[in-house]
Amino acid sequence: MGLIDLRSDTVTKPTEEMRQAMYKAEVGDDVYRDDPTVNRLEELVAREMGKEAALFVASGTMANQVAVMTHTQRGDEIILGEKSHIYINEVGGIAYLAGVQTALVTEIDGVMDAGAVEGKIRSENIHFPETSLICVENTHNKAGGRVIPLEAMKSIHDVGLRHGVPVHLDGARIYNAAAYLGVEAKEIARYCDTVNVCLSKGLCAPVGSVLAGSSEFVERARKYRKMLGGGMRQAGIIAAAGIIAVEKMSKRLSKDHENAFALANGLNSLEGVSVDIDKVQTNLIMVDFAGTGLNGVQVAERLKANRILINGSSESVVRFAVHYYIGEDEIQRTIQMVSRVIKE
Ligand code: TLP
Repeated sequence: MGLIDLRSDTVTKPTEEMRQAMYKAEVGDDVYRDDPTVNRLEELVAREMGKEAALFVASGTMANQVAVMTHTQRGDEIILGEKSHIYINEVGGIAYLAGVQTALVTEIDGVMDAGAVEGKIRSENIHFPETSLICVENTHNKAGGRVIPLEAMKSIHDVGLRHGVPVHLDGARIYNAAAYLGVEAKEIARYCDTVNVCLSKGLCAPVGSVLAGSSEFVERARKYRKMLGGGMRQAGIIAAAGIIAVEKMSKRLSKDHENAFALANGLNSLEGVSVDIDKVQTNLIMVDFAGTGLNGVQVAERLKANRILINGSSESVVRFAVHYYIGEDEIQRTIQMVSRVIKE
């Protein structure tokens, strides 16, 4: 029996087609902008997002950090969700690297209320920092892959426009949001100034993210990328997989969403296990084991002994991430195995 890895969609390995493309990729020194494959990927993502330009970076974290560094000055304040990846999961980089402080907004199902965002914008006062950025996350990871509705994206963007504050979108999973909404990704990205698109989550590329925005922004961002040691050389080797991620893998994500829904339903039918089915929209599901008397670590240990991996914590809620390598068989095996281990 093969391993079933539901810890994250980041565990996806490159497809055979990606490996072939990587092998054959035309390359050059990207610091000199000589890598035709990187250039092609950047142009592709810029077009997909409806932006003027884009920059290939090593990771989603690097894309977000470079974005915050480029949008802000040290001592500024940025507005973001209290459960956002940038705030919780990026090692305090915005404080350490960009030197900014945070104004946090509570999200409900991943969505920040535009009025609450507006309320955090600082007025002109000698005592106050400048508000120089608003960050939005779509889909929202900690909210369990929830999609931010277009109207909510627009309302927040309108706040930014009214006050001259740019909006950065952590669109690590923007293609999942687009698949759920049935729109092109640029219909989401139109409500932000800059966007981080991850290639190495559900899209299966081995490495990389792309940060898209205006040409002027990307020029400045390029320098921050270099400062962080992210000026890569023959990066076309990895960008080649990224092109397939965007052109091909982004088109099949609805299948992952269907599978996630089936998994959610199956787990929810088990005694003591509950999933709020109405909240399942994309590939991430939040499963609550409270009724079994087990916490996440205990469930994870028992499943691991049966070759199924999840990331459990001391809490009773565990995230299950569905992706390209989790098909219907893996879903059924997972439901059966969870059913068995919670009774052990
Ligand atoms: N998320 C990872 C972990 O870091 C938690 C995961 O397993 O989901 N934005 C969002 C919304 C993300 O979910 C992630 C990765 C990132 C940014 C950072 O991307 P990487 O891991 O490429 O730096």
